[in-house]
Amino acid sequence: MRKYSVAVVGATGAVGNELIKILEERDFPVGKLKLLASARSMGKELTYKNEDYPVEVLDENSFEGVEIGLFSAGGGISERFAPIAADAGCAVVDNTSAFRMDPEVPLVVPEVNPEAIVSYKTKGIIANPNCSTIQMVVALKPIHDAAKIKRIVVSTYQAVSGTGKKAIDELVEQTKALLALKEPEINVYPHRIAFNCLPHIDVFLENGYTQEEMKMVNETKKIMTDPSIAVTATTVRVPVFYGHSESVNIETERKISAGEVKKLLSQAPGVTVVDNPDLSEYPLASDAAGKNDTFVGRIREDESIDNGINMWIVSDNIRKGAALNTVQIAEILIRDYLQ
Ligand code: NAP
Ligand code: 3JN
Repeated sequence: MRKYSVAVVGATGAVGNELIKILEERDFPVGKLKLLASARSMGKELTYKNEDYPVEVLDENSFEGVEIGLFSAGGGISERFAPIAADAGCAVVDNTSAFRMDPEVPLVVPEVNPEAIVSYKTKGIIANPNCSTIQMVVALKPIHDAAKIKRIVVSTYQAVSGTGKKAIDELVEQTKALLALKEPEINVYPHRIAFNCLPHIDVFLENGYTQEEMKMVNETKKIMTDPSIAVTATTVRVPVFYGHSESVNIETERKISAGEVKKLLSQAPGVTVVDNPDLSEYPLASDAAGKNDTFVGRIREDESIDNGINMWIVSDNIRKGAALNTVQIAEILIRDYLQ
């Protein structure tokens, strides 16, 4: 089988580490592997398939001979280096928000709109959506196809790993400090995250929403190729390490019963329905962490309106929300476009 020269940009980060793990787990046909990060990581090594690879410092010449670039080093790095990589003939799958709303860049969730990848050649870049958007659209696309979703109201409960390695450490340190009756240090978020909930993810915008909330609104419309879907979001950081949870309310054009939704979702790719209230069984971040699927439960009719459904959607934000979705896109690239 043909193998591909692959670069992971941001290899030392929370998402980068998971990318390397998933390339290995899924036996992606990696020929040469280049692990790129900042000058801070000079001298570090990372392991792939029991072999140590040096971390190299990202620069303009990093992409010579590289066929696939998996980027997760922040929007600024992608803005600067993704076009350089694409010009060098490298197909870029970008995990940042830098190109998501660019009309010439496909925004792809393989279970939802794999066909969109066809337009990637215009810029040589495919964008990976925000983690909170990905798990929501994986669960909602089959319902949209069956009953046409008119409106989505979502509230998220997002794990600290979404902010990267430093936030994981901060939750550990603050929890330890508080349990030892010491004053916790606050460095990453504007407030203490341990034993708290912060209704603030990314920056506040002029309309009073946060950037994370508007990412969910705009990305959902683009991925579902339906600007008419009304979406409103409240995104909240909670003291959980891995796994984003979402309370989602939808209103559909056609009436759909909770039973029909359960049936549809139990056949949907990438979805596992966990919904046995009698046994206290529903999706939990602690169960979803380390898994690939999006878990859906608490599926019930919204009795306050004619055609409404409520549900609870949980997924590992670093896997399906970031690294896994990126590798799934790369798998489609090599299957259909880069033979
Ligand atoms: P992280 O743990 O803080 O890691 C950041 C990574 O970027 C590290 O490898 C870091 O290298 C590298 N980096 C930073 N500045 C760099 C530079 N100037 N040149 C080269 N590499 C540089 O963060 P993370 O959680 O992995 O997230 C990284 C990015 O992925 C985020 O900023 C975001 O854009 C994207 N992301 C997307 C989603 C999603 O929803 N799809 C979720 C999470 C993250 P050093 O170790 O050398 O500093
Ligand atoms: O906070 C989360 O749970 C997800 C964070 C995602 C993120 C963090 C920093 C920068 C993003 C993203 O993917 O939208 C970005 C960004 O690229 O804008």
